[in-house]
Parts: sequence; C-alpha cells; structure tokens
Amino acid sequence: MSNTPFMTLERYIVDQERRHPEATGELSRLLSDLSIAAKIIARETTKAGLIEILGFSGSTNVHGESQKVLDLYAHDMLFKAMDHGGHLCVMASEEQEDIIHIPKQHRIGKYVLLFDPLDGSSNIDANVSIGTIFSIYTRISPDDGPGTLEDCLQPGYKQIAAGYVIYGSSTMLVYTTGSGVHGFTLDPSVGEFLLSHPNIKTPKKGRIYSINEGNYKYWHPGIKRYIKWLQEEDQKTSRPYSSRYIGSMVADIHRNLLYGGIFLYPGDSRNPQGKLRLMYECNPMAMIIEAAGGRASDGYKRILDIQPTSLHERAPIIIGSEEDVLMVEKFIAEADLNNED
Ligand code: AHM
Ligand code: MG
Repeated sequence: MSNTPFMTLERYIVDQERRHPEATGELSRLLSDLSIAAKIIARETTKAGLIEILGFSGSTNVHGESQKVLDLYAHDMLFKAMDHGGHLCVMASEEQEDIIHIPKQHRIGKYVLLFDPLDGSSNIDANVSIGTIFSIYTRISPDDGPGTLEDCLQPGYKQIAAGYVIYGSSTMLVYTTGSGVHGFTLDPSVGEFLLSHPNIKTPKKGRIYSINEGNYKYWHPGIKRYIKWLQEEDQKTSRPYSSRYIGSMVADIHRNLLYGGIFLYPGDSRNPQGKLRLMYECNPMAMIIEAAGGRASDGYKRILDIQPTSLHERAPIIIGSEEDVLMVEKFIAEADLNNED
C-alpha cells in the first residue's frame, strides 16, 4: 500500500484554509471553481481528435479552425465557471482584448483573475500536451464598484496565487499560493483531482534546455554563446545538456519543474520582447517556479518585478533551475560588457 494520503483537491484546499484562521474561504472557492472549468476543458481537449469525425464544431473541417474553436471554448468555459461565484471583480484573458467585467446580476468580489485559456493550442491536432494558465491578484480599486484595468495591471510579485492545468497523458493541476507548489492528477474515472505531487521542489540545477533554436540567428550574443556552451562536453558541469522543446510552454516548463532544467523564450532582433505574454504566461509561471525554488528572469531582472503597462504585453523569459538561470544572466551580462554582436 502506498504512503501517499488520499487527498482530493477540495479536501486539500479546505485543510489549507483551516491552517489560516484569518482566511475567509473565498480564495479556496475560487480555486475550486477553476478546477471545475479545468475538468470540463480536459474532457473537451481529449475529444479534440473526434471533432471532425463527430462534427462537433459544426463548421469547416480545416485544422486551424478546430483549434480556434477549442481556444474559444476554453475561454468561454472559464468565464462561465468564474463569473457568478462572487469572488471576482474583473477578469482578463489572452483571448480577449479588453478586461472582462462581471455581469451586473452577480455579486462582485475582491479578487482579479487573469488566464490563458488554452496555451500551446497550435499543438492540438498533433495530440501534444497543452495547458490552461491562471493568475490571481487582490483588487486595488475601491471594493464598492466593478474591477478596473489597474486591478489587472499589477506586477507579478503581487500575485496571491497562480497555477496551470496540463492536458497531457494525464490531466494535472499545479498551483501555488506562494508557499509550496502542489500537483493534483485528475482521476477521470471519478472526476476528482487527487494530490499526486505534494510540495514540488525543482532541482537547483538541471540537464535539460528548452528553446526554439530556429531563432538562433536573431538571438542576443549572450544567448548564442550560452547555448553553444551547453552543447560542449564537461563532466563537472554535466554538459552537454539535453535539448527538449515541445513548443507548448506549460508542457516544457512542467517537465523542467519536475526534472530540472531551463526554458528560454528570449527577446531577439525581430521581436525584442520575445513572444510570451507577461500577464497570462510569464508571471504565473514565474510565481510557480520561484515557489518551487527556481528562478525566472528576463535576462536582466526578475520577471515578477516587471511593472506592466498593457494587458497583452510580451516579455522575454528565462525560467527554471536557479543555477541555470543565473548562468544565462551571466552570459548576457558578459556579452553586453564586451559589446558583442
Ligand atoms: P499561444 O499562446 O499562441 O499558444 O503561444 C504560446 C506558445 C507557448 O506555449 C510556447 O512556448 C510558444 O508559443 C512556442 O512558440 P514557438 O513556436 O515560436 O517556439
Ligand atoms: Mg498562450
């Protein structure tokens, strides 16, 4: 018999709350609502390959079209699961340009929810893992009115919780409220998330690097030199590293969280701010990785310290095992010092 306690996500959340008598239970209910949306999205993503066969989309059978349907489905599902709980004052989604207000008929709460409903969705047709990412803040606007853009534009260090759901060979929900990162695996037969990865700690140093090497030509010289350095042989520093790149941020970072390693989506000469969105992708992942003992930076400063100025802004990101991220920062600083290009 295994020693792992039988712990559903619901029970875990309630237990955590009991340890903090000052907690009102609102955040717990919010997380619980999120987990329901995650279960429904998981159910739909596992049916993705059947869309054409069963005609679920009701429209064309073009591959790109069915991915878009699922993206929007996930966005709608999260909105519908979260709009009426009374915990939120405003939401924002990678799929929608403006902030999302809570419908007038529902109670307004003190929390702010930002989410990327289906990250890595270009991978759906190839049956590759994708994910939902979420980020939670406490509102800063007066609590007698609707939430505002300013509530959404808070720096990442102000997040009070963050997490992701990975839809892979199994569905997992991983979240943190700042102390400890906890992973729950969905048992599809009973429809419950069960604690499978308590208190995840990421190794201080890994042996895996994840980056889109097709962009090599456009990288900063420090990144170029760092990646070449990783490929050299040196037993003392466990080089060469292995290269693993799925092209699905949640999946790449989830693997590196468990095994150790580094994920990079740097800025480059074509896209100085990189590709990934600060509010929906970089900040929540940075909070999780830091809570697991790792590090997340844009090459110069901590991701969580960036002051956002717009909802959909992008940021370069270097994230993972602490020693590996520090090493990239060192390569970048050296290249800048020597004026390399
Ligand atoms: P998306 O939000 O449109 O799905 O794009 C984000 C995804 C990330 O999951 C992944 O890390 C990245 O795009 C991959 O980009 P690229 O194909 O340029 O390597
Ligand atoms: Mg995304």
